[in-house]
Amino acid sequence: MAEGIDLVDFNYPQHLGGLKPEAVTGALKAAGLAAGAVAVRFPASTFRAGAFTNPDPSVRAAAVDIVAAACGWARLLDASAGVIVWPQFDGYDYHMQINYTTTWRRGVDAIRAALDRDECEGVKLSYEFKPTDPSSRFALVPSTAAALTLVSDVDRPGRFGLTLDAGHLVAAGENPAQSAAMVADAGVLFGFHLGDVHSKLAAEDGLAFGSVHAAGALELVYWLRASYGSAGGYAGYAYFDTFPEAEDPTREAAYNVRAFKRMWRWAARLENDGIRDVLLNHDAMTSLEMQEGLIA
Ligand SMILES: [Mn+2]
Repeated sequence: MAEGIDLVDFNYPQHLGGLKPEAVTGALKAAGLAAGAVAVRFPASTFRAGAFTNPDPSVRAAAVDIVAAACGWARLLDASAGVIVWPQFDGYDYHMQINYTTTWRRGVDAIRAALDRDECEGVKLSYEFKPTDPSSRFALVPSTAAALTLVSDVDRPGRFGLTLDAGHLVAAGENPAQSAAMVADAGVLFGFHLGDVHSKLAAEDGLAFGSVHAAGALELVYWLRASYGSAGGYAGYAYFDTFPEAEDPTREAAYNVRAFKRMWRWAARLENDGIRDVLLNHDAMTSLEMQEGLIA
């Protein structure tokens, strides 16, 4: 068991389909863990041409059924962050392939249908956009701004929000700290997937937190900390969406925890040292000098 890990997220249906709830709750208890979220992964066998936005209404209904079943598991496991949907197949690959506005409305309607299901009553649902993926070169929701528009269009305050992923934000050409600040300020930051990335094609995911972009990671933690406890702001659990493909996963998880705690301490120090006023003045050199000895 990695030091400092208290919560675990499950993919649905991949990790949970066919299991008995008591088997999962028993395994969690034995490991001293609780459930964070249930993350929907639409199976390619059914949803390769789209889930919420599939042209076939029966497939869209099946996508809603999957989310409803994930909500059922989130309730059974008492998953504090509810259900997170990464809409892997809701996008397109070619020019002149889809009608953007019709497809958008289909997506909004399907998300509302999921939220209206009995299984999802009282369960928070968040949308984790990813701008590009081999399975949809263009996502229907390719940016934080578009994701905020989606939340506004779905219009279910407190029920539907966003989970941001640091790797996806870098892939979108965004600064994760800025995206986090804006979504928290809108009151819809339901979760954040921490990790790091190299900014090159096909390498957009899953490295250890703070391992590539240390300054960006510190700024991200600063803004998560600033929104901590505010309505709809950062809820205070750090989830690491990283992929220790060749590394010892226990050591990698413990490293992530230490990196996050270190950044949190540094963010607190910057706050105490008056970084808030420096930001108001857009004073780059003073900010850099305050960070000397921390990340640089
Ligand atoms: Mn993620």
